[in-house]
Amino acid sequence: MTIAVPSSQPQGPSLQPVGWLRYLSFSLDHKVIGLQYLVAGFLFYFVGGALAGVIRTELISPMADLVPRDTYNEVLTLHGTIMIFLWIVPVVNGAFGNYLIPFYVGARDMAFPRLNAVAFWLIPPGGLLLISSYFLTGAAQSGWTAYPPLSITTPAAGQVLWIVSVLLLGGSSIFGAINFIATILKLRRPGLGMMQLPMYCWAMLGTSLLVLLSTPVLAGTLIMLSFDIVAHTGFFNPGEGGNVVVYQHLFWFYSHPAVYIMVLPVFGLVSEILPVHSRKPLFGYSTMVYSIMAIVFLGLIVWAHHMFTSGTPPWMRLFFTIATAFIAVPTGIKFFNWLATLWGGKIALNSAMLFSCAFIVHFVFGGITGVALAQVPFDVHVHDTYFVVGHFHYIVYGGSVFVIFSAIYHWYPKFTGRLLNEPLGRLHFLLTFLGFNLCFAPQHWLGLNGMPRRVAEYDPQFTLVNQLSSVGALLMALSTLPFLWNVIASLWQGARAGDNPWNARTPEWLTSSPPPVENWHGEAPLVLEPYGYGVPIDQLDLSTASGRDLWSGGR
Ligand code: HEM
Ligand SMILES: [Cu+2]
Repeated sequence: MTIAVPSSQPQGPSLQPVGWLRYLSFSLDHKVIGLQYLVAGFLFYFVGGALAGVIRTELISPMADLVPRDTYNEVLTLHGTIMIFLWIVPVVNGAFGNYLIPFYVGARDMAFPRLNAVAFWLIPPGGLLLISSYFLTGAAQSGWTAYPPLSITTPAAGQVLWIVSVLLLGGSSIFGAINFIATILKLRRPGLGMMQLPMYCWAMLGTSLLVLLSTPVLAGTLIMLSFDIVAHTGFFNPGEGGNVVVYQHLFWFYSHPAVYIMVLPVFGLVSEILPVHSRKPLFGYSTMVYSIMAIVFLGLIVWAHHMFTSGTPPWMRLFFTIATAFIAVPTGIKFFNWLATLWGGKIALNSAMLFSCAFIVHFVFGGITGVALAQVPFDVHVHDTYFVVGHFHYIVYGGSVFVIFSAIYHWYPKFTGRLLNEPLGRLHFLLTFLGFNLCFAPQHWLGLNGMPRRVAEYDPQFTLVNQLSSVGALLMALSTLPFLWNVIASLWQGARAGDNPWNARTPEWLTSSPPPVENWHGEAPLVLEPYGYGVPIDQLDLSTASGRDLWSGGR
């Protein structure tokens, strides 16, 4: 007697919801989780943007005449906290990390899918708690840095809710980092070496190390701060014998690395986007990897450059200035690598490229003002002025947010199977580019001339320049309209993209668009040269190649 064995086990009904409902579910699919992070991040971005609108409207005139001063402080605190913890960190790490990394390592999902879903689902409660604190008790008023004694002396309820919500978001970030490290190190497809991974994997490996080393320090610090507020312990309260400068050290031990948690992943995304649209291999792959790791190390030992006016002793100022200046070296290497990738390439100047190229320009400018700020005599002059606001917005907006937009133009066809509309994309770019520079470039001048940050009122001599800055903010707000219209309408009306509209080589493009559950119908492809565009340098005929051929990888 023979028994017929079915060639494949019939699949029982999946417990996971299908259709659009899965985006509201505890889905374990890394692609669903990635898009959950992306959409949730954008919703919070619009709240944070509306708050920025309140700030810039208040600052049109020198008097505090739009909202009461306390409300201004709440708005400022919510704006900063939302933009950092609910928009940039979750999107550049959670959204793109979850969507791309399993593809890049040739895996069907992340190493710990349930932990992954938990990490995402900590975000909505954290965010809603933060925002609702404004309506429930009044929001925190001490800025995103929550420095004591201010955070101990402003109304306690809002500050405690702020701490709880940042703890939830920090927990989410730590769970995500554990997952990224495990996936990159342990789930790589057999035969795929570390030095063959797309650069975004290295960027996320470095970022996740920073998250694991520094976020727990923030969590511990905020728990101590909450004890000071609720139980009147005296860790940071000078009235109880505590020390406020200790708080600053602990806070910046997390928060300088935090700037790299917001920008290293972006370095990775740009390194994926530039080669595809300039049809060139990524220049200097291994120097890029070493630079990322150098930035991780240096990023951990420069925190006190935020504290030059807090009574730091001279030796400490010297050490932190020098260490900070060193960061310019690996950062410069990456900058020249991107330029060399573009050099001599067949550049398609589409919306994705426009946003990425603008990132390079803004990032250099923000990096230069950063090195300037690390010089004590200069920093003492502009600390806590609008110069600092200008500096970090060039990095976080001109850098990170521009690359988020670039990445959406690049990967939207992968997410949806449709292309975004190019003319609308260029209009979006133009408005954002003009609005952003008009909003933030003048702030350097304001700071150099002494306008303090975080205050609703200012000297009337600064009125005109503040008004210019507010017009820039208005342009930025308008620029989201063509973007939103494009993203929503293209879901139905966008031209069909096909599976690989950019003829890209990285593995996420070597499957259908959008990809199936578990990423590939058959076996995962083994991509050893994710940037294999043009003629590989070792196949060039050296007797006939020009210097330019060698320089441009033979294109
Ligand atoms: C890589 C991305 C970067 C990001 C996301 C970033 C972000 C920030 C932020 C958010 C602040 C303000 C902190 C606050 O609220 O007080 C800041 C201040 C500062 N940044 Fe950066 N930054 C970056 C790069 C750099 C670089 C490359 C340097 C130096 C080489 C630098 C040096 C400084 C200094 C010295 C301050 C303190 C200014 C002061 O408060 O007096 N930054 N940065
Ligand atoms: Cu810093």
